[in-house]
Amino acid sequence: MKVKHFLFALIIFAFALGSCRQNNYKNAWPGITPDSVHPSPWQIAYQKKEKIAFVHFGMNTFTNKEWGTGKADPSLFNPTDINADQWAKTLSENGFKTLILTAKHHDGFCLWPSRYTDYDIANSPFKNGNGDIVKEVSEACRKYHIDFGIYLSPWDRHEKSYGTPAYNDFYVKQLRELLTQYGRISEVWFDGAKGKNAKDMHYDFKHWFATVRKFQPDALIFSDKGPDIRWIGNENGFAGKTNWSTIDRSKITIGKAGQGNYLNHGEKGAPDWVVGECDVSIRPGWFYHPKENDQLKPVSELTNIYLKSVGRNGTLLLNIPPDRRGQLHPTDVKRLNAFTDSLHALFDDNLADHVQIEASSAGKLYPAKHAVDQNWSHFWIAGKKDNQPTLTLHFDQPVTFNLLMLQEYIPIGQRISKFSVAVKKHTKWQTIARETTVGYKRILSFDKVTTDSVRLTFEGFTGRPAISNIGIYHS
Ligand code: FUL
Repeated sequence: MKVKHFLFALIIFAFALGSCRQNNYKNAWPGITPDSVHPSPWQIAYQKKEKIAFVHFGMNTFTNKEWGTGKADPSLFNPTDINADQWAKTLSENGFKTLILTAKHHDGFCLWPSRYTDYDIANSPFKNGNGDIVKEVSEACRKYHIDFGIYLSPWDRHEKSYGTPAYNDFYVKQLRELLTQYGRISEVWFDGAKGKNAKDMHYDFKHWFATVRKFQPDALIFSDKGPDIRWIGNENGFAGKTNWSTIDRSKITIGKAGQGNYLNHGEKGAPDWVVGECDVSIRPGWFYHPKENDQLKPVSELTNIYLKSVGRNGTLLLNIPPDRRGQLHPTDVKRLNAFTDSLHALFDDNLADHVQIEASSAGKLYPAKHAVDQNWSHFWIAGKKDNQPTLTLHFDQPVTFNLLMLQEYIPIGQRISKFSVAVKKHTKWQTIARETTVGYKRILSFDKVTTDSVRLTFEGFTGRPAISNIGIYHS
């Protein structure tokens, strides 16, 4: 009897806790009804990371290939001086919040000793077959306080069962090893790519995703269509100028060609919140090739990529591939440091910080000044009946700027579909930009202007616009 009572009380308690969590979300913003389609707390935390790193390392590093055949001899895999701490330290110092490692690329070679294949590190000369690079990297990430994510290629050119239903179980087994042996996993990357001549294979994504949820409920799942993070539709690191975090997942088939445009822009009013992630490599290839040592993207290009990924409501997933020693090449490290310096030079001095601001209307508890107090969780929201809300910033002295940053308060949904920016020239307002979406972060760059007043006008929105931050910068 006692046990029964206890169980009953436990169920009631769990139920109360569950509904209280939901109610908290509903009542989190008095006077505001969040959109029914909004991000999960995990998606918000993820988007706040802004920059995450991809690390392509594997057999291809040693065979000088981009897509391995799955036939290279394991004896070829032998990093001479691996230093995962150097990867994690460099990335963390440069503001990357997650490191996603290619635990297995298309060639099927595993960077951890897998019980389910011989095509792995255990059969290589590296540490006499006793190495585990997934372990080394996950530990280094913990040491330098960055999250760890895994890439486990669905397309496997080595595994014999590929092309038969048995492969789906094989994949789940490998996935389970990665999800259970290496501590917290923050993102799992399901790549839709496969060669034109690859065997037909129906991937059981449903089962695979459920496996992630089961063993790592906090991990975010990336694929062409999420469920949590979507591919942005190209490998240049560019999100669309118009970029909704909402899509209709039922319109997308993972791995199918021709969906890039839809993924690049998302869809206004669509039912699923799936943030866009912009992947791109610092080098021409994803893997390290000595001949590309002098072909790294210049800082100006990396900065441009940042503006077109993070600055367009996406996250930047930048790939930095370690060399054959098992270290990030000095040229890459130097370039990353210079990229970081460039971002500091652009964004450290916000001219809009606590500037005088007025709104055409504001919801009670959500005044205009919240948009310039540099506190992301404070926001301004337009009044209920305002059909063309404005925010006007007044500077004590004229300011010169060429970058403007806006952040929508996305926990209640993504709402802005059209806005413009105007500056006051003598007594007249002059429009300098007309744009569409904002989302988590939107950065606009334009020719330098000098003015003492800047006005934002929200001309199109699906719900009352809410702004949590405004930045004005001079580069
Ligand atoms: C693609 C793969 O085919 C590339 O090799 C690389 O891993 C890239 C990130 O995804 O689909």
